[in-house]
Amino acid sequence: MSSSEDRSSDASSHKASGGTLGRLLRGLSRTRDGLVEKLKDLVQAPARIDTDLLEQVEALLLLSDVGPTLTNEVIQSLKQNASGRQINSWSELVELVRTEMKGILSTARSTLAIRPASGPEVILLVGVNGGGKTTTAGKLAARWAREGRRGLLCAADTFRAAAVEQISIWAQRAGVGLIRHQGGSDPSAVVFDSMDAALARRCDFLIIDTAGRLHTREPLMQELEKVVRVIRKRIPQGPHQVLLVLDATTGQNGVEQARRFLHSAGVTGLVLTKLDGTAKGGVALGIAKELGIPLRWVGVGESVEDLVEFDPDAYVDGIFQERPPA
Ligand SMILES: Nc1nc2c(ncn2[C@@H]2O[C@H](COP(=O)(O)OP(=O)(O)OP(=O)(O)O)[C@@H](O)[C@H]2O)c(=O)[nH]1
Ligand SMILES: [Mg+2]
Repeated sequence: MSSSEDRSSDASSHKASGGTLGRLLRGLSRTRDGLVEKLKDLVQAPARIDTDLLEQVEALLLLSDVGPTLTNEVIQSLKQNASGRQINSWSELVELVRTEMKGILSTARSTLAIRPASGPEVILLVGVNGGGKTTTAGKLAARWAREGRRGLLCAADTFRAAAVEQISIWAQRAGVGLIRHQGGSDPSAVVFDSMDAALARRCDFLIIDTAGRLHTREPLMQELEKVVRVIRKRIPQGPHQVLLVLDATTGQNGVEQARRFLHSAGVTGLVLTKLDGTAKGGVALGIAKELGIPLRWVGVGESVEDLVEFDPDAYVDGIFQERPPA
């Protein structure tokens, strides 16, 4: 076990892991600082919630990268529920927006993945190039192995030789086995073998790392469809989770990406990576809302412990917190 894993013995619960949650919140600090300050400016005296005020709130949310879909829902909901209401200070406005946002986001996590009663839980990681699939595969494997689950990684990115090296380092770090083929082979073949191995070894989970692919490249998307078919030959209910890994700096094209991956691979959840480097988490939340795919995990760094289970309440509180934690 590496020293970075030793440091993360409490990372199974982000609430217990102040350091990791702290990084997530600091990642949001650019959004947060701007937003609360501007909301303060908006309500300097008692005011009434009217169209004019809501339009200004809308503009601020958009400027703060909350994302158009979520912003729109929050504003529509405030129009319905709070129009005409008297507010005495900016903090009442913040409270209203915060409550609406939490209510909206909590509906996006209602489709919790169900673990199979027996046999391995198969998790397929998909996404465009460089989003963080391999890193997330390693972090998830390490986390679940630490929880005492027996697991296996599958190197289904056969496109680049370096990719197999990269995942094998993660497998060692996580202390789980790896199924790999020679570079250049058919990804479906290694997936097929990994399914057999996971069943034979009575694994609790099998995490399949795939090559990055542009969602617009049809043959590559068909390759992914084939991978899913191969999984189902062995386990008809699989893959139990298909996680679309998105870089937090992804722009609005993230929605289109998600739609294509949803179509080809049946995405069940989102992973938002690199939130430690940007404040643009709002796009993923927009996707979660628009396509009904819940955000499951957030990557906040390159180390094994830098993966936080997404909690909508903590996220929204992070956005509206005035000062980063010390
Ligand atoms: N700061 C930061 N870096 C990350 C995070 N997740 C991944 N990375 C880095 O992003 C780069 C790409 O990550 P990979 O895991 O290789 O991405 P990938 O999706 O597997 O890439 P391809 O297989 O080439 O499509 C690496 O340098 C990672 O260390 C994160 O949450 N935060
Ligand atoms: Mg990779």
